[in-house]
Amino acid sequence: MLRKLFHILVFFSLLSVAYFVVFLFHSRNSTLFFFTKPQSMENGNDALSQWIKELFNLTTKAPNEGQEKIHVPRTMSKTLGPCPDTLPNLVGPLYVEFDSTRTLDDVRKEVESHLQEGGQHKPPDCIAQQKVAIIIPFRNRHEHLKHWLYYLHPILMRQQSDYSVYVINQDGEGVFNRAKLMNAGYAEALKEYDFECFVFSDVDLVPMDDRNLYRCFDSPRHLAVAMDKFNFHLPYDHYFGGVIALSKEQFLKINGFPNTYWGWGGEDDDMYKRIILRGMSISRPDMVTGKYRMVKHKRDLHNEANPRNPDKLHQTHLTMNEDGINSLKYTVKEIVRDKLFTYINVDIHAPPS
Ligand code: UD2
Ligand code: MN
Repeated sequence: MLRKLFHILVFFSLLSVAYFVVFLFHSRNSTLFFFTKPQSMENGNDALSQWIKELFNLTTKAPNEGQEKIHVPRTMSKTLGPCPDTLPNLVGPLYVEFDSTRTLDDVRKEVESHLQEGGQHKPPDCIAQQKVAIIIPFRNRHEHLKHWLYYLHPILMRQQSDYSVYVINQDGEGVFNRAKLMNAGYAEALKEYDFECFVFSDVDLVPMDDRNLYRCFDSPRHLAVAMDKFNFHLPYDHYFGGVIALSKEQFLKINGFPNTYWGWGGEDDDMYKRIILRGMSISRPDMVTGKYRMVKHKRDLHNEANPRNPDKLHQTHLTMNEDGINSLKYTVKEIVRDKLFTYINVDIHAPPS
């Protein structure tokens, strides 16, 4: 009798095991199923067998491999704080030379992993103190641009700013107008992002010290104070050329750059006058921090010195309210996003040269 009972028990046990196995393979969607179905199960048999392995802890991974999955990276686990006043990555004086041949691809290889499309960068582990647009007036200076990008991207990254580089190309062969291109760059950049600070830089100027900060100060900033071409001196006291930085507020206070300085010269002095006329002064780095190298070049075609420009300077106080960002007219012909910069080709309605 006991033997018979034992056989019945064995029979029913085997039956329930068989039932369980059938249930396991065919009732994956059953709501009665008492395990929560993992996401990975959606992908068919491989996922199913993987899931069964996981269920029974039959792992095929190396002992530490699984732990990485639950490890939250440091930058994700904390909220970012503001970048410090004392920048930790600055190196000070830099060796700058323009003899090496550089291709855009070389430069891209060096820095692109740190950049967003369009030549943008943000510090990865802190919130930048300022959002800075770098505006470069441009036409036919590709060699210079490569040097500029090669040196400036790493410097700007070490300066921990949230920045974008805009190359504003003057379309056509008309007379060049550096200042009007700057205005167009300002207006275009603001369409894209809430920039607070604008650095306006010639394409051929590279700082020799990364402590020369590409950001804005309480007063409009003149950065290129000690250029090799002027024997590392200011050419005159109120010189304001090369590289300058103005906050949006400072820029609007002076109505931006003049639009009417066609050809070479004068527009930088007009900017200086606008600043003084609006009751501001300029700030500068010291003569060591403010050292620059300029790529040697001849005067470009269609950018001859304009003999009318110096006279215009006597009128700045009369013209600055009507001639500036408030009277700017131009047409965007093309926007190209390179990894290293945003290129904006603009028709600034230049007179023929
Ligand atoms: C000086 C000033 C500059 C400006 C200019 C007068 C220095 C270092 N810079 O520059 O700030 O006041 O005089 O207008 O003293 N550009 C082109 N393509 C051209 C022409 C000009 O891209 O065909 C751009 C480029 O960014 C260049 C800038 O305009 O760096 C200024 O022109 P420049 O370099 O010929 O004039 P430069 O060195 O005398
Ligand atoms: Mn130059």
